Amino acid sequence: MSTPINKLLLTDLASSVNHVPSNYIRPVSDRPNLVDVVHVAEGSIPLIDLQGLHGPNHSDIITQIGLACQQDGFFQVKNHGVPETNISDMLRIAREFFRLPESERLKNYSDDPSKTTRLSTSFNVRTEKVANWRDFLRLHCHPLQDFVHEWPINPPSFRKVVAEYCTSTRRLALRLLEAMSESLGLESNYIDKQLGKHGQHMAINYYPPCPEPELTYGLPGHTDVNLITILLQDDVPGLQVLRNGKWISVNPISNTFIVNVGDQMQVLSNDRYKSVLHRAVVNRDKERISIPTFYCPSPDAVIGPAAGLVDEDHPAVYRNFAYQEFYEKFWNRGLATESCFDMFMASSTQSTVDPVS
Ligand SMILES: O=C(O)CCC(=O)C(=O)O
Repeated sequence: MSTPINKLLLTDLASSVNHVPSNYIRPVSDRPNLVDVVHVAEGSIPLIDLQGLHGPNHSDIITQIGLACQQDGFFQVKNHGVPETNISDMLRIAREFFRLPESERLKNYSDDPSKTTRLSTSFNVRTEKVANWRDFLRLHCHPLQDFVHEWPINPPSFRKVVAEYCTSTRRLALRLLEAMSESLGLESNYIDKQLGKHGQHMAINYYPPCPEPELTYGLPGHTDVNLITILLQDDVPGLQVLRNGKWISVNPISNTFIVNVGDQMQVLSNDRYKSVLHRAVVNRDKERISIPTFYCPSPDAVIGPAAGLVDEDHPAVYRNFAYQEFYEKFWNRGLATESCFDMFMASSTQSTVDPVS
């Protein structure tokens, strides 16, 4: 079957191909190597029960979070306070959105990463050489009233459902940031205070079934640019996390979230916490939906290692920078390199901003 070339979105191309089109095929040295992936029935990453975080289990939960951030960079949470109906409604509306007719979906299309609401494909089609087997709707969500009017109006309940979901996940993010501050030995509101007006973005990732999943990625190995990510995935496996040089598959557990340390948390913690490489692989028979909430500083916030975590034995690993600078570098490199820390090392450039206290 010949490949239709005039489709902007993968969703409208994937069902008509028997083979992965050449622009999605990775070089042999950069393929998922699915046979080498480690599948652990349970416990691929720590599962932390947040019940009693503000009660009797406080110090135990803080210790668990701190250990997970140091050792794995990833953990799962249950009893997280986000109502199950918010979760199921969010997954339902995401599915409904990607099933809308092409002409309806395309109303939201843009390949400009600076747009605050946009439907797009792959990662950054303007800069990348090989495409990824993914479409995504990306939304800025905080402050809600600044962005909600830009969001899709179809399906008709989209804005209501997504706004409720964003509000609940923001509450969870703030609780986690407090806990992480404490786990680093900082004041519980330390991180909150570093984030300026705060930012919250969200992606709704749609990975169509793929005829040759061994040749391509949904997303290749990368770290997240933001502070922490709270990921919701449907029941189709696809997320893999790098541990000791091996890719570990993270099996979905319903009504839990996966939380990971992002690049800004690594910087702020002066390398105590690790922003770990992860990737999404695709499935031959099944579509997959994942919904990361990216909690971040506002663009003008100055990020750098916390003064309380810098001393003679632990010199500042990174220079201070405005979050906007890091964010732009992240999008412009098109996932061609796995992270962009090298441009922000304390030794690489003279700091242009005062130390963060
Ligand atoms: O689909 C997933 O499980 C991972 C998504 C992800 O890493 C991302 O959107 O940055």
